[in-house]
Amino acid sequence: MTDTRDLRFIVIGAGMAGILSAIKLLEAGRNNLRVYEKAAKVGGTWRENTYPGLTCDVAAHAYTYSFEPNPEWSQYLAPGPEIQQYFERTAKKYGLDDYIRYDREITRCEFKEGQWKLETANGDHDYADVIIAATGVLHRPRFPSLKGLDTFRGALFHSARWDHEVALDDKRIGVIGSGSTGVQIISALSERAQKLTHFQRSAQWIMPVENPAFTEEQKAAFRNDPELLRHMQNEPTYSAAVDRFNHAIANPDSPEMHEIEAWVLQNLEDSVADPVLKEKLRPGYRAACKRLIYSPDYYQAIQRPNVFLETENIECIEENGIRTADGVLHALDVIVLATGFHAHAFMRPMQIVGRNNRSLDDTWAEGPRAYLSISMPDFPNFFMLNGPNGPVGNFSLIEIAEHQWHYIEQLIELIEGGECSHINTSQKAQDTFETARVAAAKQTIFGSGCQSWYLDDKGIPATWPWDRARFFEEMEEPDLQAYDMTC
Ligand code: NA7
Repeated sequence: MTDTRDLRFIVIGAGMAGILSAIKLLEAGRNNLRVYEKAAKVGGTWRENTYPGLTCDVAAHAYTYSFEPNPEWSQYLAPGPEIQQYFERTAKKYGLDDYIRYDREITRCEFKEGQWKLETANGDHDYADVIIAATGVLHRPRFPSLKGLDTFRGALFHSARWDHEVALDDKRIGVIGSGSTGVQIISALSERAQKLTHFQRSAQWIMPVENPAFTEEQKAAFRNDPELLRHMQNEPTYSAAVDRFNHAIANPDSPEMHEIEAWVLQNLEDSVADPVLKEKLRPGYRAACKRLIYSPDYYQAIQRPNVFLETENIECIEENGIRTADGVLHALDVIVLATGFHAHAFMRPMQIVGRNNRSLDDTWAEGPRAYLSISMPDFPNFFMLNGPNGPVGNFSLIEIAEHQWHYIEQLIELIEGGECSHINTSQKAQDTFETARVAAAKQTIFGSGCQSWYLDDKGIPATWPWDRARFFEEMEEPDLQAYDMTC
């Protein structure tokens, strides 16, 4: 590293991407570093979500930092608590505790006199030459606007704010929402609840998946054979499936997408016996339009005698339960809101003010956007990981973040090496990119006619619209023509 300037780095957020950034900065000797974390622990979405049945739907060995393989994953798809422990362990191993300020929510970042000035909710002040915003995507719970939400006399909470004091065994439980979260909760509670009702507004396509435990022999082999462990991280069958899936997202009429459609259809046909229930579970849109759900056991769970699928609209919540539009009151002890997240908040509600007093709120008045989801005009030396319109789908966001880091690091080197003191994408580059992105996004499967958290408020998929190979190519090396540099 040609270190000519000692830069101060601030990383915002100590979730998956913040931990990654801090490790990489320290590894390169950039220890003028502070990580601000709004909570008391690392882990991001894996800290926030503790609901029963929480499981990552990406293969455990793929949802792992490339530099920190984990021979101990217990299952093909890792349970949430294990992932949380992995992040805590990794942060500890790389000595991040010395750099993280916990319980410090950044409320304001303002670019003034060539530096970023930061404020926390506690009134602390700090400054940075470079900000890495690793603030995550799925962490601000979305509460439904249902009438009577605050009148319920039993226990009611969002899936990402699970109240572990509430008894579940032999209770009457209602779960609203049938995204990945709702589906996993139904599977987990189906054997515990006296009566479990799944309130489904839209049906979901479900991909079957097996989730075998790794045996002690397998784990010992992973421990003793680093090559084997590395092979697991890039396991060829899994990688090929991810590539096929990505090709299908970008090309809804491809044979790969027809293959996915055939699988999920077959799963429904084979798994659900009752024709009435089968029709209720049949989505009226194409597979993978909403984020595809991988579940080994939802269809079995929903067919248990104590489990009911309710497809009538919810009229309101009352003190004793949920009333549906047909007038029926579903008496309940517990209501779980598995109603998703404000996925387009990104760094907000932080106040971020860039060059020329330009606020992020104004910049994003038409929706969040950024060049390659990393940099924005007027926000010098401000880089995002898993920022707006990046790759999303059924694959590892850790791998995506590592490629983004590789790219960001090259921008940092320019500043450090004295090529410039400030760098951000140009307005022209961002506009050109955004125009092409939107045109392509409309053609993806996500834009094929369904409602999902992938869509922005105009109904356009807020995602990377091309395949992964193109993304990885872009992340290889920044095209400096797309950047404004000042000295
Ligand atoms: P999602 O995938 O956003 O799912 C939210 C679910 O909640 C979805 O089924 C919604 O129905 C339903 N919902 C939302 N508001 C209401 C109201 N008012 N009434 C009834 N139903 C409602 O969130 P998840 O937490 O499951 O998953 C988020 C991501 O986390 C997931 O994709 C993985 O990446 C991990 P809708 O389909 O809109 O009709």
